[in-house]
Amino acid sequence: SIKFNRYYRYDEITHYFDNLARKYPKLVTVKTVGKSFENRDIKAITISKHSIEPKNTILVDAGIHAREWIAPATALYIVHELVENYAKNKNLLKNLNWVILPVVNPDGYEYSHTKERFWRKTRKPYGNCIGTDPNRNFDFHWNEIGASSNPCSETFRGENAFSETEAIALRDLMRSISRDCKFYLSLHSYGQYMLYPWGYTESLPETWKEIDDVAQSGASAIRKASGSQYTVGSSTNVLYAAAGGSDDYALGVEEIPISITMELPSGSGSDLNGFDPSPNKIQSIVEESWIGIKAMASSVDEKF
Ligand code: 0X9
Ligand code: ZN
Repeated sequence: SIKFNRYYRYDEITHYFDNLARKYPKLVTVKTVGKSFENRDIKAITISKHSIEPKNTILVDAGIHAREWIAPATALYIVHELVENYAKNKNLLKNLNWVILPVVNPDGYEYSHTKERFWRKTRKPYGNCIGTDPNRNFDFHWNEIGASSNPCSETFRGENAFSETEAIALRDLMRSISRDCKFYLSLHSYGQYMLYPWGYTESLPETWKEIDDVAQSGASAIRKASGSQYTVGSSTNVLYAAAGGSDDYALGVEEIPISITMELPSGSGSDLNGFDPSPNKIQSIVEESWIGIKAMASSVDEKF
């Protein structure tokens, strides 16, 4: 069984998934949802207990931003708990299917392991600079605010909406499950925030109360368990305005009713080191995060 005492390379993550699919064929399916610019397979795992009743789906992604390594680690922990600790967590699979995409941006993730630890973007070149911020590349109020037209910027929005194959892969996955998907959770770091739409405007979605309720349930479960405090609110109001994010797109276009970006803890680092919790912090961060994620999943399960 997988350990949470170090960060895994992209190949190790996909091999872990392929092994789970072999070992638990009734519970696990792995599929390639797209290709990265450098031609890596972008893989998602579906965890679903067979039944005749249709079920609601939860979509979790991580690794939109390359350097935020604790996010893919948390996505792997979710998979580990649901599959390898199935007996303990089977209540979370009774009415729910889970789809987990642990590394949306594998080229950037690998680059942050091999060349530049704090790389954020994808790896497709635009002139002399490399990479688009995938979380500015989604086609909903694209480029309106908090995004750059300069390819050398860390928040470059791409040459047009969905110019990046990694954002397309996530969009297509969302679209393929959007009828049943009630909850989209995007894992990022850092800062301990539960963020929800909108990121493109300070006004709130009509349904903000329902989303806030789910986000608050996650934050309070974590506070009770470990004392860690999360700030809950809309991206624009509690963090900053930035358009073209996957969370806004999930709600605004795919109409997934609960869309939340969870900014995980820094493991007490500050500045760029906040993106690099030391390996001995991984276990406690993923455990407390899982407590919050379970609470949000249960809250969604009660609502729909
Ligand atoms: O700026 C981002 O993309 C996210 N923060 S991070 O430090 N992980 O880069 C926040 C995204 C919040 N959602 C939207 N602005 N739509
Ligand atoms: Zn991020």
